[in-house]
Amino acid sequence: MVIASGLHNIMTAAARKAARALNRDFGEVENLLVSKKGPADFVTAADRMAEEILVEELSESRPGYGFLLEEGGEIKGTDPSHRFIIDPLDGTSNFMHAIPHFAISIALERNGELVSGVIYDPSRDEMFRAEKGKGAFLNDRRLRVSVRTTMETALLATGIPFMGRPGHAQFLKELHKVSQQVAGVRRFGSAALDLAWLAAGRYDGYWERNLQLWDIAAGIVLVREAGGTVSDITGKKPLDGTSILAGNEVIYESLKAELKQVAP
Ligand code: 2AM
Ligand code: CA
Repeated sequence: MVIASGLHNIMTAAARKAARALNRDFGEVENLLVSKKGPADFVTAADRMAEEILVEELSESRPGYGFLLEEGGEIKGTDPSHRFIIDPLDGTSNFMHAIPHFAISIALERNGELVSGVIYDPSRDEMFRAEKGKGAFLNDRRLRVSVRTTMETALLATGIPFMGRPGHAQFLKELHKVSQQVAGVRRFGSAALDLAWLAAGRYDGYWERNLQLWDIAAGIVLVREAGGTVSDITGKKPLDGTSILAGNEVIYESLKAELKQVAP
């Protein structure tokens, strides 16, 4: 049994509470799929409700901490050194289509550094968590990134740009290049879970462009604490979501080299 810190107990309890609301709403989405109106407005409301629950729970235990929220934007706290970075529903498109692959993502930033991350997958009841210097866990099991070191054996995750977003041609170049080298490429639609699954050794590498900090903040802590490497695609710029590249140390380097050959 692994004892979680007070902070993690607070973050995981908040995630579980928001997940109960999301699970109820997921059941309703399954009904709405066959209705004329469709589930879009309902899902937006579910997303907001989950975020409200998270903010309420976390503020109660850590009054003064600030927030960066997918839905609500920036909320300044009285304590300028701490802020929670939250995506209440990562994988919204999946949720809207009643595909059970979505997550709640909560990170804590202290003095500008990501120090803690929790990603909860309600459909599988998988709680991923990591704290700087204290390792990464899935439920009570310690996580390590995979030991696969050749591109031929590597399974990668990525994201495909969607309607209205830039970078479709660039993505196709990257996919064309990379998919010839590896065992497989997956696109499951939740950046938070892509990073959590990489930390768990399920994927060996991951890259994506045009994300936001809340999509990746908790996942960054998980990957690092599981012994993986994570940076932007070039390995040089700050990790704000503009692009992300992650992997076990070896696949990270191989993937970076491949992507460099088709750099914009
Ligand atoms: P979201 O579900 O919170 O929106 C998938 O490639 C990643 O892109 C997800 O983490 C997803 O986060 C994000 N994303 C943002 N807007 C999206 C959209 N309109 N369609 C699909 N994914 C989107
Ligand atoms: Ca997201």
